[in-house]
Amino acid sequence: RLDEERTRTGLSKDALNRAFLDNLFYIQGRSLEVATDNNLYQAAAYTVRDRMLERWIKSARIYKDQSARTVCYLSAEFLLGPHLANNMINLGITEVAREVAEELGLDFERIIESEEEPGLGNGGLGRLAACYMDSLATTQIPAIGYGIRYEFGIFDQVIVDGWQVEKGDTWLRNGNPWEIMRPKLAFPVGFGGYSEAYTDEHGVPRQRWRPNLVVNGVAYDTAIMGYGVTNVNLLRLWKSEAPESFNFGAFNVGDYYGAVHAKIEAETISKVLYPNDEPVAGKELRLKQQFFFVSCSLQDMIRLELRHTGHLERFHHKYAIQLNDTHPSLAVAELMRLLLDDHLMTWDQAWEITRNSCHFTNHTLLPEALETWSVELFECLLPRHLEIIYEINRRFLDEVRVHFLGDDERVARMSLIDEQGGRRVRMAHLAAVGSKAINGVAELHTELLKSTVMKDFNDLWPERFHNVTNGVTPRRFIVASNPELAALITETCGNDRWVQDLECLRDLEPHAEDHALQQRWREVKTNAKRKLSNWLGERTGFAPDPETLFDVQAKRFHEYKRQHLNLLHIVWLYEQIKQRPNIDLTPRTFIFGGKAAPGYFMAKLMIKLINAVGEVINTDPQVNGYLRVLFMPDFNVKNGQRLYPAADLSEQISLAGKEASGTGNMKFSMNGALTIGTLDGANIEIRDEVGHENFFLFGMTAAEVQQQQAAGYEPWELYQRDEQLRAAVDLISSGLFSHGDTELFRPLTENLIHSDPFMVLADFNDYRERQQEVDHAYKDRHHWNRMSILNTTRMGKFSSDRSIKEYAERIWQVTPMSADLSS
Ligand code: 26R
Repeated sequence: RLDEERTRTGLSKDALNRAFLDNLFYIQGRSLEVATDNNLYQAAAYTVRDRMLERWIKSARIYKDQSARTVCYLSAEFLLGPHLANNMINLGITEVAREVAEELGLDFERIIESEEEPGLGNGGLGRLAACYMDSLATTQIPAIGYGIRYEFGIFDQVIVDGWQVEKGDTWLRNGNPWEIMRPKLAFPVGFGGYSEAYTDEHGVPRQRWRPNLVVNGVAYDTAIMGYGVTNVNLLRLWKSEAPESFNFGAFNVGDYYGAVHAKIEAETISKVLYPNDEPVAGKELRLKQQFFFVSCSLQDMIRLELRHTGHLERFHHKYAIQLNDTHPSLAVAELMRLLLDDHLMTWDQAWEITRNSCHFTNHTLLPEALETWSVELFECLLPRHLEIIYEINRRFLDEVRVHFLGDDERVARMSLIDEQGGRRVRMAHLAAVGSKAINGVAELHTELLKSTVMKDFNDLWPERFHNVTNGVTPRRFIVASNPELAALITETCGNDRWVQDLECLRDLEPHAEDHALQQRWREVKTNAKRKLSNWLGERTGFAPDPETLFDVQAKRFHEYKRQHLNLLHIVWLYEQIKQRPNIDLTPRTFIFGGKAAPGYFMAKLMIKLINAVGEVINTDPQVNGYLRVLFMPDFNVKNGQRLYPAADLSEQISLAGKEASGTGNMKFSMNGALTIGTLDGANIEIRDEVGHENFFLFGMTAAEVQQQQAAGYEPWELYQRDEQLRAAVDLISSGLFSHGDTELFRPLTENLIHSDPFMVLADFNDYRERQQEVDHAYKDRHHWNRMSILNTTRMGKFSSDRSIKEYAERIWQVTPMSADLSS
């Protein structure tokens, strides 16, 4: 028994060694000699998970005993990335585990590499949720992440003939050692049917929902370990299933195929993650997904509270619900329904609880991403919720009328229902009305939120608005992805406190002038570039020269992010070199990565153009000393971790006012890349932190963008007037990059010349000039290294630990709670 315990929990080399072989044999059914990479990875994963379990149970008990307020982070996406390396880091066993592997003659890195990442998110919003889970545990805040266990996450991207092709993501095919299925932890979720009036036993008139379809949400739990603490939090993802009773019922009446069909229907709900940037309209399944996970999560919270106290009166003191964008905003209506209909509260009581439980984060101002659902669809799928929303709206609009006497237009603008052209429910309004706090994700974004999209709400409730600038976890984005840099930082600082308190990086600053450190800093960067180069060589057949400047743009493809501005500059450079073969340029490798939504034609065309330009440039011996263009296929968390350490220059070139925050910008800068960027999102705050002299700024401000657009922006005139610009655009139109086909890229060039909604042409010249400065700056190695070091040392603010502490203090009013095992 004692031995058993040590095998499962011990952190010594012996215990790990024994546990690993044990798991390999008893869970994988393999001996070392015949084990596959996946067998080895699974055995390692179980070994690590075993060590988290006891801490997990202990944390849950301590949280419960202390009646802590628990943060419930509701998010349709959690873009976690691989677990193994991070869990070892957070447990503090990376080095011992490496020794165990080496003694067994195994390749440690290869085992880590074998993990298939759970890509349960699209991009920024989903990855932020994952960083926040890491920071919640690390800062010792009791928290549960609630979401959907998609069977297929974000598609895998392959490039065929330069085009993006989507492949299904089968991340579960080898099993998922991190999750624990809880078959008994399941909740019914209704759809359709009608709302029925009845009188309860006290003679009170009430409503209840009679859905015509019920599915079951089953919990799948994953432990989230904090760094340097024994706190372990919970990520609970829901899988949809048909309730068993339903099947038997159908069997009894003999409708076998009907029963099978119903089962498939029910399982469809958690089948696949929707790519964003797809038209939202008519996506009934998406609304079903949202309601499904919101309902399961709220029922789970209510179950926990009832088990603990036997009543729900203090629910809002015990739970702080954070709505990650509008996707979970149905929580406002569903919590009201559960409290009113199931727990028989009065409206005022239920509303008091709801309004003090929920908090809402907005992540984008782009009009096409502001969710609305047709009243018709709502009525069909969630009739009782529509009733509740109408009642919330009735009371809310009365408040608006009193506050803004006679302002009928404002009432129409603020209504939860958009009455113009087919009535629609505005989910952002529902979230705002039902929340205690509303926040944007960077200072500029919050200001724009308050002055544009949510201006009316800010006029009414200014005290509800907050800014919490995003952050990223240094555990994943420095320690795990850039171990050499981490080691150098720790050595120079004399300790590794910075991993838990990123502001400690400031201790490095006095050394920024030190030539010996600069030298080693550069070696670390060059090693990372070499590693990336080898990997790219194997994958794409081309290994770039690590001595060239690595200029990287990695993010989802979208016109507002302006990958085509980057491209236009590359094409312009190409022409320059062709015209002046003796030109003195810093040799550069341009690297792109990112996925386009499957239905977003223009974004896919941008990917094709990058590959087409690469094909021409990379095979032109005349420019090869200077210029290479590469596309890294399938940019995801894992591949991102290869990219960030290797970048010299980070491209953050969105049109000012469009990128809510950005988080890739932070990951690059932390790893010592310099940024060329606009005054958009968190770029502004990054520049203020790292120092204006260590940042390549270009482009219009958000205010200038607004002015120009109001004055009537004419890209055609710019194109006519600016020779350089015209040359670049014309080279694309000429068919040079499309084997003479002048049609292929026409939609892109025509769009730029005649409409250019994201003002690529307007910022082109300034961008070009700043790129020239980059070119010169890179030649002065000392100066560049110094700037690189300062970028890293001044990134303390952008740890997600800081963001979480702000949420905890200003929004959730929760305090850290140690889950120390010895307590
Ligand atoms: C409604 C639907 C089609 C939809 C659109 C867009 C669903 C999801 C999205 C994703 C958006 C909301 C997103 O990922 N936003 C990003 O959030 C990051 C984290 O806050 C920011 O850093 C980033 O700037 C922002 O684009």
